[in-house]
Amino acid sequence: MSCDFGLNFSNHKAEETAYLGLGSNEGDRVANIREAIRRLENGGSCRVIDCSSVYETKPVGIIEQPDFLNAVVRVTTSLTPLALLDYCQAIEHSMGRVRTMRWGPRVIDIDILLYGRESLCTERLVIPHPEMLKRAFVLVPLSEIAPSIELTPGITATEAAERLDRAGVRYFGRLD
Ligand code: X6L
Ligand code: MG
Ligand code: MG
Repeated sequence: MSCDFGLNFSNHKAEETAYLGLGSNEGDRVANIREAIRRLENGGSCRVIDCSSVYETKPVGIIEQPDFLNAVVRVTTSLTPLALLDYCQAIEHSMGRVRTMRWGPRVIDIDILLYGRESLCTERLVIPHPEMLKRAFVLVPLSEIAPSIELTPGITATEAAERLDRAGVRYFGRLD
């Protein structure tokens, strides 16, 4: 017997905590990070609970592009992982991101790093973010707001960050 009071839309579920990685290396990078956070909040689908410092980071993947600003936010959301991805991509699009070169410069990038304790592997979305453990530009800000979170069995964000070469990541500042 199921009870349905019309509250469980297919793209909504019980509230979860998710971590999102933000990156920008085009235009006014600080304004872009700020605006992405504002849009995450104002869309009504997410609450931004905490925000890391902003780090200026050397580009990886394609190294011949401007330095990035990166940050990580903790959000709570009732969106499913795929609905959250749609929401993040809609914000990227609304801020003028054009998908030209893979791994190339972008106004704003919003990646889902973690979604509760869930793992998910679909064509569009893999959670936890598969490359996260290798990327200091993700783990340094993540470990600031979630130092003890377990990324792989027995390994916290702080420990994972300390294992990486962090030379390309330097503190830039705080938002607000
Ligand atoms: C070999 C081949 C080694 C590819 C690394 C790493 C590709 C990271 C893509 C890779 C490889 C990426 C950011 C960035 C990008 C960012 C900084 C990506 C996607 N996004 N560099 N590069 N910050 N610092 O947000 O992460 S492109
Ligand atoms: Mg990314
Ligand atoms: Mg992305």
